[in-house]
Amino acid sequence: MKGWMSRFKAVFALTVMALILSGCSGESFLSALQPSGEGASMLLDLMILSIVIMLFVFVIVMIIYVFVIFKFRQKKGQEDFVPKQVEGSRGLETLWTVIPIILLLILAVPTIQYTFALADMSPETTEEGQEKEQIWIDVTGKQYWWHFEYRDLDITTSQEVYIPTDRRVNLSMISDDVIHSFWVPSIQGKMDVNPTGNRNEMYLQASEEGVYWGKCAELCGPSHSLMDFKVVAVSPGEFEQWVEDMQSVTGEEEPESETATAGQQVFADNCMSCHAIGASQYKIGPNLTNFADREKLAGVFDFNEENLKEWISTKGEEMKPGNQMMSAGYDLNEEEIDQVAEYLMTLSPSDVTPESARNGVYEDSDLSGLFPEESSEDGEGESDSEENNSEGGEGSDDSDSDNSDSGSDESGDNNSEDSSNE
Ligand code: HEC
Ligand SMILES: [Cu+2]
Repeated sequence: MKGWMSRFKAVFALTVMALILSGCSGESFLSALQPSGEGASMLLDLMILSIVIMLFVFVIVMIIYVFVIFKFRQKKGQEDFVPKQVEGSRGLETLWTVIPIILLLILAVPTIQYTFALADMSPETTEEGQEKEQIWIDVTGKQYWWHFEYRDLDITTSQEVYIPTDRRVNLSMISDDVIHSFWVPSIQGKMDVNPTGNRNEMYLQASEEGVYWGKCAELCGPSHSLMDFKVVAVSPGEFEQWVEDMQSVTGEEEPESETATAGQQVFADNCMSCHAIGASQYKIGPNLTNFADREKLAGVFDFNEENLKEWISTKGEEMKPGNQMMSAGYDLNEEEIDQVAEYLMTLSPSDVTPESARNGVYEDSDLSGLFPEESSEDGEGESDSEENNSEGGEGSDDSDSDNSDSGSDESGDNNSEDSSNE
């Protein structure tokens, strides 16, 4: 009877555990088990492969185990029977050495392959074998937020990083203080950022538009668990639009309302020692160029004016304990806080926002508008953007005709040789 009870308890405990674990696949924007990018898909493949191998071993061992229990049970009338004593069996020893080796090889081959694939930062190529331009973002981890500078594009942002879908975006990452770890579970694996001067590189690639949640995955201080960020993956056309909108911000824009204009002055007097608006390498505090387009305040809090005012008046002391804004020296009265909050709420340079990533509108583009080198070949300085665009068009026409000229497999070879010579 007692045996029956304990067996029942064990089964019950297992069932509860299975139920809890089955809830763990989580939300699609924050789950390594629901990948939306190249990197995360590869990692999930490896997880599944290793689980399959483990299950295989488990099942085989269990079958043998149960078989042996019944087969070699002590039988009635054989209480004194001593079975034949066997020591060492060459056949068996070989078998259970070779099988694990084979299993480990099955796991090792794709693991090594993927390790190299994930570390490959070379340019992607078009179907014709031409190298695509790369987008590089310099990422800095700070207690307790992330800073993003788009190389060559002259854009800076913080907390929420925008990327185009279906395109690799390369990150070059470093820390300004302690070790952090950059992790967007549904897009890519983790990568540590170190304060010691070496930059770690990793690419992000999202195959679907969306807002993906990122986490700091290395304990870095009292507000480590609040060090969230977002990857906003928008269609290539929308990304191009976003870049243009962000580039147009100088920080000198005059807000429409009087309160906000007063707030701009409060901001200039009290906040600009740490915060910048417009492209800037300044990163004592988050860059606020598109602050009002953020989905979250300071990475984690609901974005609304109430939270914003609380953040400004308390310097985030209780919201994000230990955050570096607590050392700000300003002392504002309620009116000034209202004014500066209203001003910050006007910082919305683009219609491309996290909302756009979710609304399903897809604008295609080859992103050629982002890379001025192409148009600067004939760059007469005065040509305006429309002309640049048409030059870009000519450029792509050229490459089309190149391909139709040769129209054979050779064209791919020629192209890749050309680009490697460059
Ligand atoms: C001593 C430097 C410093 C000063 C001065 C300062 N801040 Fe900050 N601020 C920071 C830092 C650092 C953070 C990031 C805190 C975190 O998330 O860990 C921050 C975060 C913020 C955020 C959230 C940003 C986001 O991207 O969501 C807002 C809003 C903000 N500050 C407003 C202000 C305003 C308004 C003032 C002036 C009245 C001001 N700050 C003055 C350092 C400063
Ligand atoms: Cu961290």
